[in-house]
Amino acid sequence: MTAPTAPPELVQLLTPEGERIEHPDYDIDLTAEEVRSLYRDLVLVRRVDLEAVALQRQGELGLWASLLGQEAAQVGSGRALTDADMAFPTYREHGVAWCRGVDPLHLLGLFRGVNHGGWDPYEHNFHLYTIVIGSQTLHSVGYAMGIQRDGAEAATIVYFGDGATSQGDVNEAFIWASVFNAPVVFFCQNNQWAISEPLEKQSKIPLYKRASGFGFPGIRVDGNDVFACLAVTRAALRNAREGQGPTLVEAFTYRMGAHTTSDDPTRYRVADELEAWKLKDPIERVKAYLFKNQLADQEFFDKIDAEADLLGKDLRARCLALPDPQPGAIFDHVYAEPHALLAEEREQFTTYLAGFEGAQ
Ligand SMILES: Cc1ncc(C[n+]2csc(CCOP(=O)(O)OP(=O)(O)O)c2C)c(N)n1
Ligand SMILES: [Mg+2]
Repeated sequence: MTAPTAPPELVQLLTPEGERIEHPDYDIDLTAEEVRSLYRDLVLVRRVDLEAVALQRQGELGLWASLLGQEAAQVGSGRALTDADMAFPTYREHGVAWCRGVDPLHLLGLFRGVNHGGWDPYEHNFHLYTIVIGSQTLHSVGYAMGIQRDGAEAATIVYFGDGATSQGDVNEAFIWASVFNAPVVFFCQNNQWAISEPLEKQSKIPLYKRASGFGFPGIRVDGNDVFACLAVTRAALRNAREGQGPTLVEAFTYRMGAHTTSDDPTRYRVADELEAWKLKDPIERVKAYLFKNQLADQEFFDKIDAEADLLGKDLRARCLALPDPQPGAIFDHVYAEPHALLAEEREQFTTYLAGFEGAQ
């Protein structure tokens, strides 16, 4: 029996119903163990996210940007990276952070306001979160040009949203990457919304088609299909490492939650849209695939759910136990080398603090 073919314009290897389909250019051969492991990632990442939303609602975090619905785009692309590759995230890439081995506690610390950046970018080759829309695309191209000159067998991947594609920085990054053939993968998670602005306010053409105007390939992948995201990103990274330059990957997905916990999407989008995307849930389709092909039984799914609950519980406890930073810590990582002006400012600030009653 021949497998049904993928719809045009969208690389899909696993349908929402959990059927494997063929693609002429992008295929992937995953063992049962690998599929189970991807499923575990998806579930655990969603659990981290849900716990963080709950913590914010209870006043324990200042803000949270949920990844709900975007788990496959993040886990698929995150698992495509090698240790030597460098990832540049926005503020929503909790799933990529997970794949890189960053302790989710660091993410919570940032949104709790008790650390001033989060983590050491070189420890897991996962750069700091960037709130300034699109600026990380330039950082990533610069970094890619650096490793290109070092002759490293590595690439960078940079994450950004559909809204960010309207930003000047992103378009400048495309040009630099193109003309210098930089080893970078532009990974755009098109979640259909930029806060309250819909996709049609960003582009009249599909986003992946923008790449051709800059002189490099663009491809649209089903962002709710973890197999396809893995296959497409793996190929794009390999091309970059082999000197074939950048690729724009548009992961077509949906932001199931609010933009951040400060946002109320019921003010600007209809419930039907959300209901339609629920049917394309990235986790359910892998579960259906595992079940149908008898690659996992109920005991496996129960075990993962129990692990997720434990993870959530542990994360919550560690989040609540995070110490407040010393006020002077804000000066710690401003410059890599000692800096006279900063030292003077630190001194002034310390004296100022010491003037308060009960100050240590
Ligand atoms: C330079 C800049 N302009 C505006 C903002 C405010 N802002 C924060 S998130 C956002 C929308 C981003 O949408 P998108 O790129 O689609 O990413 P998503 O949040 O959907 O993941 C905007 C405009 C900002 N942070 N930086
Ligand atoms: Mg968006």
